[in-house]
Order: sequence, then structure tokens, then C-alpha cells
Amino acid sequence: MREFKLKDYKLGDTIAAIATFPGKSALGIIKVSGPGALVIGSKLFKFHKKKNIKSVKTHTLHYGWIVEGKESKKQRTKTKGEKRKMIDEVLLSVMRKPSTYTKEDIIEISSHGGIAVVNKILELVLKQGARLALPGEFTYRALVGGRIDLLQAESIRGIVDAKSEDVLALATSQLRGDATLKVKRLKEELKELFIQSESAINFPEDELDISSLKLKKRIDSLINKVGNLLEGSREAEILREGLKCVICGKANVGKSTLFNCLLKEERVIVSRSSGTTRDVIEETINIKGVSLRIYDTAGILEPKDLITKKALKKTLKIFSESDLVILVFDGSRRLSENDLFLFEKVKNKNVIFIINKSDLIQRLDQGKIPKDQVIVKMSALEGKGLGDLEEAVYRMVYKKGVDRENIVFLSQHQRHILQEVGSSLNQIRVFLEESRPIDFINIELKICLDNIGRLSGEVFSEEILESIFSNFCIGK
Ligand SMILES: Nc1nc2c(ncn2[C@@H]2O[C@H](COP(=O)(O)OP(=O)(O)OP(=O)(O)O)[C@@H](O)[C@H]2O)c(=O)[nH]1
Ligand SMILES: [Mg+2]
Repeated sequence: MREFKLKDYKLGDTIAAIATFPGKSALGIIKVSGPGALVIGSKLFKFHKKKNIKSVKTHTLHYGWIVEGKESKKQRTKTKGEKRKMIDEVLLSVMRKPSTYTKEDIIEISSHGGIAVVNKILELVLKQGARLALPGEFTYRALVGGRIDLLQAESIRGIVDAKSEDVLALATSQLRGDATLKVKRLKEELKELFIQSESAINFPEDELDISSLKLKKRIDSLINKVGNLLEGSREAEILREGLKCVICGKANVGKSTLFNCLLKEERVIVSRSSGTTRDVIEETINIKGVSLRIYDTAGILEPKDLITKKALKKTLKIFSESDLVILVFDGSRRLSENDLFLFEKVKNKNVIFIINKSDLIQRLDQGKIPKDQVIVKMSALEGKGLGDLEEAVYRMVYKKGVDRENIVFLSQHQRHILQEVGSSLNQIRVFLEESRPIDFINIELKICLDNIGRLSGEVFSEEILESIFSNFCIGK
């Protein structure tokens, strides 16, 4: 996480950044936002046809050149005779406030994608008075301008980070306001209860039946909703970061062959001798829209030398961090004592048992594999059964029938706040059981409401804003 403070986001400044990936590419985009954006454009951009940036319509695209040396009138006469340097042929977008991403004037210069040219244009923009934008600063301005709330800001990070269509679709629906609406409903329910508790305190003679069974039910339903959102945010995290999936098994069972088979390329060395893989190798694949970070590992048992010992240590580490284990067996061999040890090791894990080498005569006694386990028979060498494995992985991810409705992208801080809301609600539940005075419930409801406000950014919290925006890239 980058270190920065919210106070560094000075709102009056004109900010600029390279919005595209730094490197050789077809296009490079330099974004400028703020009160000085149009003036900077007018100084650096030479329209192909006689036009003036001040009079062009908003949200229009213009062809021309970025030039160096267009100075004030006085300076122009000084340098008379000197030709202005043409830097690059570009397209300029002009977007006037308030209908822009940041709610400020924005120009975007779309140049050729070379590193030198993009940096040169940025340098010229900065020379004209813009300052380099901090991570997430454009989105921060969208937030301050009231164009989006914090949940939407977090979804933008989800969109930028998305490695699969699935994640992208979920993040986009959050940007459209789905999560905002859910949190809003939650807030309304809490507010209603809070108001009721207030009047119960102020007008006890009205005998508002706040401690009734109905109230318990309402609190239970809220606890449930918060729990679902928390679970949904955990799922979102897995989807965003990619599921960690480790391929494990004894030496020579075909782990690396399976790894290559999943990648559909000869990525790692496969050989007849055991102990071929002596390190952990990571690659990312996509199965039906689920991003998987898969790891090929060294044989999990029988380290023969120092290197394999080290490899085993690494394997065990990645094993303990994994979300899913693909445990490979050689179907042409009988199960041994060591295999029973492996069964024990994966007991509390999400695991798919692979009986590999199905193209050979089968000797493995499938009946010995613990009951209710997902078993896939395949030949990694011939690619047979790969579809079944992919299907099993997909089903494993959505095992609990994840309610996609509940998936919500939250920052760590936001998740923490939601947990606080959950514990306040649980506390209220206890108070109700103990038939405590309504004041106790009232206080907890107030805490819940404040926390919900912090979640969407209605209540300002420096800590949350910093935690969200420090995860953004520069230029977003
Ligand atoms: N017949 C057959 N042979 C296979 C299959 N999968 C792997 N093999 C062979 O089994 C041997 C070991 O394969 P690897 O993929 O290197 O096995 P590994 O589990 O990665 O082995 P280590 O890295 O040494 O632990 C190689 O000769 C592979 O060609 C399969 O499905 N069928
Ligand atoms: Mg191997």
C-alpha cells in the first residue's frame, strides 16, 4: 500500500497523469483535470483546423498536434522566428464541467503509445502548471463532487483489477449502484428502528412495544443481511484476487503434466524421474470466468536432499494459504500409507481428488478415498477429463451456491465497519434477550447508523478514504 494522506489531495489543483499502461503500446492517454485543464490544452494543442479550445463544444474530440514552445504573447515575440517543436500527432478530448468523471473540466490527450512521447507530453502539461495526480485522485474528486459514493469508488477498483468477465460484471453492477441501494435499505431499516427507540425513550407513556418478538425478528433479519453482505465481500475478494489453487500429490503422479494441461502449454518440465519439480510455480488461468492462481509444487512427501526439503517447505506454505487443493494420485498404482497421510492433511480443505493416468491399467482402489469427496478421473498426458476437472473447480467455487446478489466489493476497512455493524446488532439481540431498558438498544442502533454512514462515505472518515484510495493506481 502506498503511503499518502488525504490532505495531500488538494482539491483546487489541476492534476495530471498518464492513464494508460506505461510501455510500448498503440495509444497513450494523458488526463488533465481541474480549473486549469482547458488553458493547458490551449497552450499545448494546435488544432488541425482553425479552432479555439474555449469555443469548442463540450465532450468533443479534436485532431491536431501537441506542440512545445507556444508561450505568452510577450515571449512569442521574443522567440520570433524560432519554430515551435511538434511533439506528436494526437486526438484531444475536451470535456467541460460538470458532466465529467471528476465534475471538473477535463482534457484527455490521446497520443502514440511510446514511453518517451507520453512522458514528454506529461512533462509539458506539468510545466504549464498542473501537478502530478496521486493514486485514485481523479476518483476521489468524483466522490467529493458527489458523482459517486464510496461503495462505487471501491467498485471502480474492482473494475480496474478485474481479471475475468465475471468479476467485471459484478463490479460494474456495483458501480451502477446495486450495493449502494442495499446499504441504503439497510440504513433505512436501522433508522426506522432508531426512531422508534427514540420515541419509546421520550414518550414511554405511548407504550411502544419495542421489546416485542417482532423487534427480535427484525434484528435477526438485519443480522442475516449484514452476514450475507460480509460473506459476499469475501467472495468478491476471492473473485478479485483469483482463487489460490494448489496442485499437490506425491512425486511423479503427474502434477506438472496436469499443470501444463490446465495451462494448455508446456510451461514446466515433466519427466519420468521423480522429484522433477523442485520449486513452486505460479500461473493464472481462467475457468468459466473464475480467475485461478494455480501452483505446481514439488512432491509433498519423501524429500531426498536439501533442495527438495526446501521445496517441500514452500509447498506446505502455499498449501496452507490455498483456497482449493487439487490432490493428484497415480491411478495406475495402489494407494499406500503415505496416501492415507495425505487424506488426513486435506481433511479441512476444499479439495478435488484427481485419479490421473486413466490411460494406463488402473490399480488404485477408489473405495479407499474418503466418502463424499469430489473425484475426477483423467489423463493429464492425453488431456482426457480436463473438462470434468474444470467443471468440478467451477462447482467448488460456487459450492455453497453463492448468492451473486450479495457479492459486494469492499475495502478491508469497509469490511471491518460492516463487522462492527454486525456485532452491534448481535449486542442488541443479547439486550433484548436480557430485557434491558430501551436506552441500551438505542445507543447500539446509533452506533450502527453511524457505521453505515461511514461505509458509503456519508459520514466522513479519513481512515476509510485513505484505505480505499491508496489502493488505486495513479491516473484513476
Ligand atoms: N500414462 C500417463 N503418464 C502420465 C500422465 N501424467 C503424467 N504422466 C507421466 O508421469 C511422469 C511424471 O509426470 P510429472 O508431471 O513430471 O509428475 P510430477 O508429479 O510433477 O512429478 P514431480 O515433479 O517429480 O513430483 C512423466 O513421465 C509423465 O509423462 C498420464 O495421464 N498418463
Ligand atoms: Mg512436477
